[in-house]
Amino acid sequence: MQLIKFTVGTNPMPFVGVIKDDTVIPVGSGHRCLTEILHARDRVDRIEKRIASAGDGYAVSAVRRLAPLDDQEVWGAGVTYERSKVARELESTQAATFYDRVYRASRPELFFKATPSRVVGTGKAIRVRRDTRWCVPEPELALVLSPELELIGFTIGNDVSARDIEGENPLYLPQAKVYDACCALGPAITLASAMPAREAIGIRLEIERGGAVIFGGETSIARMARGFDELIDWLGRDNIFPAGVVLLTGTGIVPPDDFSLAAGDVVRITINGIGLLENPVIQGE
Ligand code: DO4
Ligand code: MG
Repeated sequence: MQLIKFTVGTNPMPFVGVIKDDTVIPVGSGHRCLTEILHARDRVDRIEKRIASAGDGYAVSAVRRLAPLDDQEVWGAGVTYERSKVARELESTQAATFYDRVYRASRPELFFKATPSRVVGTGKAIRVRRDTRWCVPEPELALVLSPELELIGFTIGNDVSARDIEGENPLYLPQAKVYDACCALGPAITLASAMPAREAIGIRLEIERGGAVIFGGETSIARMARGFDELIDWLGRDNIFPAGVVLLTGTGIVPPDDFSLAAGDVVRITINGIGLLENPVIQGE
């Protein structure tokens, strides 16, 4: 089962809907509509009852998708794939050994990534900071967690990051990672029960510039060095998330070192079982 948050026509009210073939069946509305359904223990029964009493629904093409979150914070895990460890070692002149150590340590790298206002949904622009010359998309599987840290579902995340800023000094990490439109989430939440097995989840990244694909890469969750439960356990240590939380699980795809995102690019991330997250890129607007 897949849920989306959306608006329709000129009505600014957000709805939550279930996708059935090419139709979206609305199953709730309001600014906390997603949370209200996701956090119910009997969420699937509730959704099925609402589907049974709903009308015809909307064509998928007629709705505008929003990022699938309400008040949730977004956190990130870093250096969970060897490819990320190697990229970080290369970009960092003075702190390269930190990355090898964190890749092997019991305690993972976890960082605060975004408040909901800094997150965009599919179709909306992600941002390259004005003061970076080396910015990349980071395509990541995102875990959608309840306040009790139950793994409710999955979505796609883009942890847009300034590699020159994080590479200059690890203390600059929050500036490399957290700013307006620094994160994209979407296009839908796939409930955990409907997701393919971990070993079968593939991630694909494609970057388009001037109508041509200038970078394509792929990886598999099987290459992730840490388990979901392990990351969730560390995230929950002396931390409570009354609104639930979204956790990005790290990138395993890094474009070549001479590549930087530019205004006008389009970033496409596909994860099987979830769909396609597509965002144009802006800078300085
Ligand atoms: O400290 C670097 C963060 C790395 C990261 O975001 C990732 O591996 O996805
Ligand atoms: Mg990342």
